[in-house]
Amino acid sequence: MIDPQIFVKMLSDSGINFYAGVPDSLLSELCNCLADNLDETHYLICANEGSSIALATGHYLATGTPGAVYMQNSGLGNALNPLLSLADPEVYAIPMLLIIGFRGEPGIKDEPQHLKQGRVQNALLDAAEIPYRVLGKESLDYPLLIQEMLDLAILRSGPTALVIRKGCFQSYRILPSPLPQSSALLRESALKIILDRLGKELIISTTGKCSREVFEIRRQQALPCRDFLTVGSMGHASSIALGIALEKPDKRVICLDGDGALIMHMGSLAVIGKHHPPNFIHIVLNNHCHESVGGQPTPSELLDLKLLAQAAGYPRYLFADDPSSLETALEECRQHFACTLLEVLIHPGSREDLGRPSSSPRDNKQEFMHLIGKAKNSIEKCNQ
Ligand SMILES: Cc1ncc(C[n+]2csc(CCOP(=O)(O)OP(=O)(O)O)c2C)c(N)n1
Repeated sequence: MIDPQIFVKMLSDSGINFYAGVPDSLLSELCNCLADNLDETHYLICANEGSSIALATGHYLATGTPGAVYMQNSGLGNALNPLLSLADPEVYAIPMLLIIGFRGEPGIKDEPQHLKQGRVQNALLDAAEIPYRVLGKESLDYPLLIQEMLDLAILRSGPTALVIRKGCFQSYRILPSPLPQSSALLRESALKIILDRLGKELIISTTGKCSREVFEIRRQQALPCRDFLTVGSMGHASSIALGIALEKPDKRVICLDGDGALIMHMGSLAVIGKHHPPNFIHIVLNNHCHESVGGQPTPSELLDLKLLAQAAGYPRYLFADDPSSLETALEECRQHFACTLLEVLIHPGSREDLGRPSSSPRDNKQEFMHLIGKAKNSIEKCNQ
C-alpha cells in the first residue's frame, strides 16, 4: 500500500504542489491528506473533471510548473475535451499528472455503471495517446513508476496518468468536518418524507447514495423500485428529468439532485429555467459536500441557490431544513403546479449498512418506462 503522505511528498519534491479534481471514493485517503497539508488555493475541489484540466492548465501558465488532476475514471469523459484540445502536446502542450481512480477494474466486483468504464479505460487513455502506469497495493516499485510519469509529463509537454487501483492508498486520518450541521434532516429521512408525499410521481434520482437510499426506502416499503436511478452520469439527472417533463406535460416529474451533481453541470439550470415546465420539481438535497465519496466539501455553502434558481428562470424557489418545513414545501408543490427548485438543507451522513440496487439498470429502465406508460395524469389527480 502507498502512504498518501509519501505520495504527496514525492510529487512535491518534483515540483507538483497543485491539485485540482473531483473526488472519488478510491482516492478519499489521498484527498484527506491533501486537505490536511495544502491550502485551498493548492487543493481545489472542482465542479467537474474538465474544469480541473483547465485549472491545472491555468496553474501551469501562471507558474511554469505542472499540476496534478485527480478524478474517478467516470470523469474521463468530462476531461477528454480539454485533454485533447487544450493540454495535448499537439495543441498547447501542458504537462500535468492525472491521478485516476480505477473503478470497474476487470475481475473486481463493482457496480454496473462502472464495468464498461473500467473495461475501456486503458483503451481510452491509449486512444488519447496519454501514457499511464497502473498502481496497486502490490506495486512495490511505485516510486519508480510515479517518477517515470512525472518525468514523462515534462518531457512530452503533455498529460501522463497514474491509474490507482482499489485499496492502493493506506488510510489517512479522518479530518473533522468543517460543515455546518444545522439541518434537522439526514438525506435518507428527507427522502422518506418526499417519497411519502410524492412517491407516486415520476422520480429521477441522482448518482451516489441518494439513488441507493431511494431504492432501500422502496424496498423497506415492500414496493418495487419504480424510480429512475441515475447510477452513473453524475450531474445529468436534472436533464433526464427535463427531457421527460417536456414530453409528458400532464405528469409531474421530480428530480432528486445533490449539490455536487448540480454544480457539476450547473449550465443545465439555465436550460431548465428557459423551458420551466410547470410539471418539473427539482429537489436539491444540499449537504454542502460530496457525501457519497467521502464528504469532501462542494462550494454550495457559498452558493445562493435561491438567487441562482431565480436568475436561471425557475418561477418558484422553496426551502426546507426540517421535517415540517419539508412537508409544507411538498404540499405547496402538490397543490400548485410551477417549475420549482426546492432546496432541502440536509445534515451530511448515511447509514453504514446502506445497500445497493439489486435490479440492473436495464430492468430499472423497463420498470420506469412501464410506469410512464401507465402513470395517472397528475394534473387531473390534483384537480379531482
Ligand atoms: C463524472 C463523475 N465524477 C465523479 C464521480 C464520483 N462520484 C459519485 S457520487 C459523487 C458525489 C456526489 O455529490 P452530491 O451530488 O453532492 O451528492 P451526495 O453524495 O452529497 O449525496 C461523486 C463525486 C462520478 N460518479 N462521476
